Amino acid sequence: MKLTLRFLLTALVVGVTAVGLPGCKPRKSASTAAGEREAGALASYVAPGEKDEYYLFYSGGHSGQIYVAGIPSMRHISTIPVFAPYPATGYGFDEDSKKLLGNFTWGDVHHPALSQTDSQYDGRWLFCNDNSNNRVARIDLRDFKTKQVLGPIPNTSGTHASSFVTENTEYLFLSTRFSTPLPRGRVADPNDYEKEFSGMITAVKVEPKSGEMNVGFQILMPPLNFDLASTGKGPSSGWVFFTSYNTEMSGNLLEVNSTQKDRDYAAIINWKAAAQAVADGKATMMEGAPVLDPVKVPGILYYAGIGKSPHGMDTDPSGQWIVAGGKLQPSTTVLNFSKIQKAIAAKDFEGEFRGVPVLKYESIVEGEVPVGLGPLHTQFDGLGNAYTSLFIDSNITKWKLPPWTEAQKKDLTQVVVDKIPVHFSVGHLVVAGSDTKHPYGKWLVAMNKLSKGRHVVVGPSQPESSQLIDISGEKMRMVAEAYTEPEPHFAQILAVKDVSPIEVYPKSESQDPNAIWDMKDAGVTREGTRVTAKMISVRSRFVPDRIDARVGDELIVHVTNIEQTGDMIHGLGLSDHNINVVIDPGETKTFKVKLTKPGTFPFYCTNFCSALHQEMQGYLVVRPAEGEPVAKAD
Ligand code: CUK
Ligand code: CUA
Repeated sequence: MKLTLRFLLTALVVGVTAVGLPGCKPRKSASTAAGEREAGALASYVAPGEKDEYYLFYSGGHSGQIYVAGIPSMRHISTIPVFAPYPATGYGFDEDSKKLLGNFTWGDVHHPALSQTDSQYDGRWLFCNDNSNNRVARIDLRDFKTKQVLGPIPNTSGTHASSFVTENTEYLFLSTRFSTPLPRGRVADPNDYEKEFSGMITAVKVEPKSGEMNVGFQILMPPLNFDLASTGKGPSSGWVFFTSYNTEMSGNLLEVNSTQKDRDYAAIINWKAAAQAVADGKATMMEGAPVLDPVKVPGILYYAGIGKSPHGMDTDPSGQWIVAGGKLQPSTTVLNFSKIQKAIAAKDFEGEFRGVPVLKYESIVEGEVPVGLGPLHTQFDGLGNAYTSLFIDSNITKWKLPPWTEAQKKDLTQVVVDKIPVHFSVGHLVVAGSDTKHPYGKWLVAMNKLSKGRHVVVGPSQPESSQLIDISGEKMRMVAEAYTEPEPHFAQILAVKDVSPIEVYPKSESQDPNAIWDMKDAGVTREGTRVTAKMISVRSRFVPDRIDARVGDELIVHVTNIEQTGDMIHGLGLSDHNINVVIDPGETKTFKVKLTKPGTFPFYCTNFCSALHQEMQGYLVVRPAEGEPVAKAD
């Protein structure tokens, strides 16, 4: 039998899938299914030696990390450690990264956000939140490394709706998913939730040159569970939109108690007005942060009822349409920002909630689009199409954004264009560049919560699945499937051409006062009980390769990798002392260790660097403390 291209591709490309669940759809003919396999394989195949066109930055969920994959191959390329130690890159063992981790060894990353200039990705930074410990981090896309972890943020518990950047990365917005008694540390009974608990929205200021983050200001909020957000652009420039659940303000059994009402409040915030109010001295200091009370500063906050138990809140590329997904209703709600402005100007309110006006729903809503069951998140391709993930239906629905015809307005089923099943129970989805004013479009990645049955059995602890969908045509087309560890929520897609990372730290830029580049500067010095080693790592040795010390000493090692060649990475693992630092070419790392036991401890290079990598080793000789007898060999 002749080997066809189709056969070859099927054999070469692992994980390509084109057919839906058996029984869900009429069965496709064998030849159509095979044709789809072939097309999918060709679309996502990146041959050895070729490169992907896009980066996919996944949140790593409670792994605390960011995963980097390529599109269209969907291959995992690297992991950027952020909130958890990661021995593979030595993160969490040297002094700098230990400082970044603070007192935590985990985080819960939900929403990565690329920095923007004029509502477009500028390829400078990637921010991400830690939902568990109220922090936000900045990764520098020059070297794909975490450079700052801000937090725990004051007056805040559970920064879920974060981090969302404004048009020119002036601010990152974060909000509390969990309300707590304030000031923190105060004890109150969850039965008194409505009276005693508060939420908070935080604007983190980003220094435009360095990216340095600081708490800019906060807005005191009622105890709703703020869930997701998106920032405005174009006509909605200067605004930010949040969803919430638990309008019922219940402090227990949320599954039942927070789903009583048909609508929950979206918070519509004029952040430019809020920043001005802070500048005008209208904030009070709490835990060191300027906090605005929106009741006392009218015009910065409005509410609008959104059905029902909403989750995602996404602004389209034009900045005109804001789409909220109601987990418990079969439709998304499309808000019209022009109508919001009109309603505010005309005081077209349906009442107040806790002293803040509630905009009249009918006056600001463009329509409720019947997308299917369990709508969570919506993304946009910049061509007037929206894509909504449906958790319960396990599919993605493509629909047309307004403006709609009169006939469509009467029957919004007409704007639903296409549906595609995903496997299974999709959470977030990401369209390349959706949150910019000019999306790349072309690709959509569905991040599914359940992968059961889609991969070879790996025991009860299972990965998550992601599916790559081609959205360049009228109909969506399933192209490839990949797995990640738990647990991607949101992701960002950046064109490779829009970022220029380095592969080596240039010697000329080395700023570390403890860096050494010449072997003659290497050596060990003692000051009292402090022993300092200045060390060089280079193929295939450590200089010096012997450190002498005594029990009770503090050992400080500064190790510089003097290589200037890409991928010439050395590690330094020290036996028995829980140390593994990894030093990239041109980098200097510092680690400290208190020597508490005598012995002769090997250290060695943990990154396979050369033919004599195995020989790259040395000894730390720790003699008993002075005055103590030398232990007898029996
Ligand atoms: S959330 Cu996970 S699926 Cu934290 Cu953005 Cu919606
Ligand atoms: Cu250096 Cu292996």
